[in-house]
Amino acid sequence: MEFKENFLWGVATAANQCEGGYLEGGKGLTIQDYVKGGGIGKPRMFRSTMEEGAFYPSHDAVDHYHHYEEDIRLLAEMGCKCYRMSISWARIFPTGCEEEPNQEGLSFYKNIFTLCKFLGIEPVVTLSHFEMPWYLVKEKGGFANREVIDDFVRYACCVMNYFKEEVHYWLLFNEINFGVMPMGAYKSLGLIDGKYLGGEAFISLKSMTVDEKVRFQALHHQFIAGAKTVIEARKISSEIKVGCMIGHITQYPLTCRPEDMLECQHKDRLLNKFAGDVAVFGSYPSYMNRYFKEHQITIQKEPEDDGILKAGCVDFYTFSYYMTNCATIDDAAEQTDGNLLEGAKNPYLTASEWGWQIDPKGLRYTLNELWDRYHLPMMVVENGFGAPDEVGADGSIHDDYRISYLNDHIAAMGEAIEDGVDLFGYTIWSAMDIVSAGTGEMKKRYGLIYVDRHDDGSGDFKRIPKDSYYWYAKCIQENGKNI
Ligand code: P53
Repeated sequence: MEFKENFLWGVATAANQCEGGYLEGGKGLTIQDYVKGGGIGKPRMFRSTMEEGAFYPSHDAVDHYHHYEEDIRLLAEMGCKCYRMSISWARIFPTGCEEEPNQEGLSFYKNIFTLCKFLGIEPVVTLSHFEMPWYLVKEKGGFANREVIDDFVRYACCVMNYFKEEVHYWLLFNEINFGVMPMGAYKSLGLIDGKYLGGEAFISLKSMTVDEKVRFQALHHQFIAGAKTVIEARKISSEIKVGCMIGHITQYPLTCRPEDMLECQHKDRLLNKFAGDVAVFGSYPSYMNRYFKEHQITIQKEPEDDGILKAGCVDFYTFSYYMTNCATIDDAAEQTDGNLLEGAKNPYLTASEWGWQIDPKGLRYTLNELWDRYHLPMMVVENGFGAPDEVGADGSIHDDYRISYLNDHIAAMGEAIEDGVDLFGYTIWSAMDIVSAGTGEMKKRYGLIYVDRHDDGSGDFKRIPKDSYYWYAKCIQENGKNI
């Protein structure tokens, strides 16, 4: 395997899943602070008023807010070249509408970036990872409201400016493409169906649907916000590079039946390619016109929008890769039991306990597909294995299943590089165990570092490196040569 000499090996997290300290340092509430934990077959529940005494996973998360120094030192000891993390928008602008930023929030991240720099770790920072200030959701209707573009750009400019010495890699919206699905609407677009804003009953996030027209309009505003951010970034520093971030759920046709091929192409375009095409090419792809027409969707655009999109194309392409799914028109086909994203089961693959199909070769396939389409430098910014780890009697954690998953995916990246793909970095999900985004569980552990924290709120937040931590340290040291 030949990885570039300066390949960015690293790990990833997201603020709402690890920080906790949800009311500390002047932070405002975010949409995630209103969402309860769930599990397999138990959807996460939302209500627009918080229930006294109830458990909300984001409130303490794994207390990275107070453990960041220990956490980042552990990453440095592992040899990490980069650390992908996100800034919580509401730590900087508590309601999203302030004119001036919250200095305590800026100081918190300044400490993190200064420490990273001191330890030789390059920060890769997501501006919005599945959260926005609650005020913007409740009072403005999230990204459905065009005003929120300016709120976001003000926030993005503030942090890109303030951290311009320390941070050169910025990612816009985490898995922006999930906004095309009902399940993605609340997270990054901040869309809550109005009738649930009264605060009376809990509603399952799975059953909360937001009208498709509203979703696509909000997504348009998000595209504009992203493009404006790129335009501003170039004025702030010539050293800044901005990337898009796509949750790539690669689709295979279940059979070679032509109808399945077309279904697969359609799903892939709508779910995986649409948002990336806009970010990379700076215009809407023509295949969306028919979809919009058939679904009676008319995007309200301002006259300047086309120009903004064209001028604000991203510098690099990043994506998360966990699994592949099959597409078919056959309604009777057996489905995967992944509780968020439906897809037909692939008879050649095994799956995690949560129904996510394990497909390392699919990563080589995906990287090649994306390279052929975009010809942009790429980074895999999430890839990892969620499993319920056990701490042994001697205090060690033998997660050979995770090592095997990671090993095979790194090998697949090596193959893709041999195929000619320009891949410059890889960040494993996740650095330490953190709250699962989909289920809100701690039990679905992804970390290379164990955290003593459990779904009933027990645990003392102690950090213990797992076997995979030592394995990855060796992989980084050898620059992936012995995979
Ligand atoms: P969890 C679904 C499918 C693929 C990626 O996910 C996804 C999701 C959302 O659940 O999200 C990304 O924790 C996301 C992270 C998340 C990670 O994948 O549901 O960017 O925030 O934690 C893993 O198992």
